[in-house]
Amino acid sequence: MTRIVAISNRTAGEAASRAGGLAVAVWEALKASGGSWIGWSGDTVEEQPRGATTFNDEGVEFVLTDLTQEEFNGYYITYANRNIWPIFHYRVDLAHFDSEAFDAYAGVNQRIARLARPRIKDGDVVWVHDYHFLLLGDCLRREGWRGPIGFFLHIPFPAPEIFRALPEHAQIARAMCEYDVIGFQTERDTSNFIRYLTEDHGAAELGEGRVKVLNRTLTIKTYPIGIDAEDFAELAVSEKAQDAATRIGRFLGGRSFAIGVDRIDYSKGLPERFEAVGKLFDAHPDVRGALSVTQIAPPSRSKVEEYQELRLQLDQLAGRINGDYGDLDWIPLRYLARSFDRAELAGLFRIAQVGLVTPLRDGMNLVAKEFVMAQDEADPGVLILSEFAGSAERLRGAIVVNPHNAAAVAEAMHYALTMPLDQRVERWRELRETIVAEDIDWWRGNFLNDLTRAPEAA
Ligand code: ADQ
Repeated sequence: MTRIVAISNRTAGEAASRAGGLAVAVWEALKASGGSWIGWSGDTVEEQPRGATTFNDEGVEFVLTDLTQEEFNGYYITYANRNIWPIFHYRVDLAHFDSEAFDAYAGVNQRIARLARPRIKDGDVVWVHDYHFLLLGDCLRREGWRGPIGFFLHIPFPAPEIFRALPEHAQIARAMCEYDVIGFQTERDTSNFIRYLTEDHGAAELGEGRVKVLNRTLTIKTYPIGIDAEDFAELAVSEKAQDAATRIGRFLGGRSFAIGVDRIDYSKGLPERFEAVGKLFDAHPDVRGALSVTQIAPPSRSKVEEYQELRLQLDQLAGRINGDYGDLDWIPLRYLARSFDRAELAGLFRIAQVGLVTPLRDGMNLVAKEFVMAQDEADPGVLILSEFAGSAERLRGAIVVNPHNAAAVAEAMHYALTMPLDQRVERWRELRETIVAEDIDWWRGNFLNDLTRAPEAA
């Protein structure tokens, strides 16, 4: 079996952090094939570290390096999270262009490549993840590695007109062409990237995902990420899940329940979602007092200013809606700014009548898939899904909405709450079938299959 060297900003070095879909997928792949997982330790230090912390777990070697405070500010905070993240999520207005930060970003990519190079052996494949490491393939080539390197982008790839707003777009794209396989979440992302390469770098499509560009031939394809579907369905009936459901049941007191679960991020459309909830209570007096909405949104990247502002905005909006509509024994919209155990989330999803997944942009959105897998076939809840979430490309059984249109989202919620059982079951079955067929093993297998065949294809 081909050994894998995985590189991502955060790894699953601690067993506790292996709970999420991606961490589990990469971990399973590494355990099966053997290999290394290289990334940031999560700590910052004064002076650039010479080495890295390494340890072995079940035959997988973890190689973690600290970042200097300067690297953290330039590479992580400014370039990755205040340039690439907003632009790739179509928010050019939120980008903080900064060429020094790009230098720090390129510097960390090169330093990680240098750290990785001695760990890569002939016959290995290298699998790089996400927007922190767009340049890493090129950096590894500079370190002399000629073997297969794959890259998977977890977030959207924007339309070329938006990507070009990034001053370093040409440099980034040229570096990306050093990868052998580039994977995107949706057909829309893949075609955006290919259109950009065609218009700006003279790329030609050869068929079956093969693209000739800048004197190289690479595979550029769509690999929609999935979840460990069966596992999540089991989690939803676990004791811990049932306990969580019982506890929230006490609070609901027989009312209907709608749930949203997101990291706090402007891409997730939370203020727009809160507005829609307000509109629902405005337009439909029948649901006043009869529905409670709970939004779970733990803070993320709290050092980024935009996130602090968003938190304030959400506190105000929730306060206003509860002030306007709430009653002595009813809180219309609950907002819990903390993280929950996966089993607890699964239990909450299971008893919800409505799942609200309404990002303004999202690479895939795994919460949509988790919500579906947690449902009870005998009485499934309804998924309301933004047309701008990558998952909407494949999840036909959802009610697909434009998250900017608060009135339409409110109507979709009302429609979901009043939908007859047979229609709910039909929609749910269709959703479940896709999610089970396109699960995390399917995703990983497809990607690694193309990556291990990359040398033949070339
Ligand atoms: P995220 O932006 O983090 O991921 P998402 O795909 O929804 O978005 O994954 C979040 C994960 O964290 C889910 O498994 C969810 O259950 C969990 N989670 C969220 N809030 C939580 C909470 N309060 N407590 C505990 N767990 C919570 C990025 C991209 C996505 C892409 C994924 C995977 O932005 O578009 O789908 O990577 O590729």
